[in-house]
Amino acid sequence: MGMSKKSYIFKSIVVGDGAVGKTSLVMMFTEQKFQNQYIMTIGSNFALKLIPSEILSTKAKEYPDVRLQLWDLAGQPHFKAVRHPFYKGSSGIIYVYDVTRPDTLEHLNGWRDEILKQVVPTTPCIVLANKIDMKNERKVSEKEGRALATAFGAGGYFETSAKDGVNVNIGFQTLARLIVDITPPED
Ligand code: G3D
Ligand code: MG
Repeated sequence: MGMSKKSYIFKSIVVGDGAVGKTSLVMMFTEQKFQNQYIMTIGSNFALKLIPSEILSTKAKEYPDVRLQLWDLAGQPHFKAVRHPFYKGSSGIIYVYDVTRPDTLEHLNGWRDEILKQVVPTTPCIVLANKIDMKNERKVSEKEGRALATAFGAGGYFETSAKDGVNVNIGFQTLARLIVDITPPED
């Protein structure tokens, strides 16, 4: 039997307030499209995306292929009991806020506190400052966003537009790389 390339699936959760663009970001990353109308459901959206090793490392041959299994909460369930199973087993966290609504950045602290009761604090995370296409309505500066990312120990801060597809791929790919880099090799 020849050597087969290692392959991993990592659960990653996309969190943040309602309407910051979580579903739109996942949709743009996994299907390269932006839709204005979503059906709001209770539960969680689920998407799977292959990230080939070529994208993760110049040493592609030694690198596994990675699938990011992206979960985002659909609707905003009021009961924590619903959200806890959603967090469990996460290898990565994507914090999203909307640059036109400062409260969505503030609230990420609460999301983080809640998540850290379920996942280890060293779990790789990134911060996405979304809706940067809305230039005239922007209220949160890059400086404020970066300060939050630093406070969270995030492995990346990206200013994104799910609408225009700006910085979406690089954000998710960076998270995948962060996860792989701390995953011990197995044989
Ligand atoms: P959520 O999953 O975090 O709740 P959604 O957020 O992805 O459902 O997006 C909420 C609304 O914001 C949607 O508009 C969506 O089209 C819009 N949106 C998401 N990302 C962006 C972006 O980068 N730029 C702009 N301009 N809008 C964005 P509707 O009108 O359907 O409520
Ligand atoms: Mg959604």
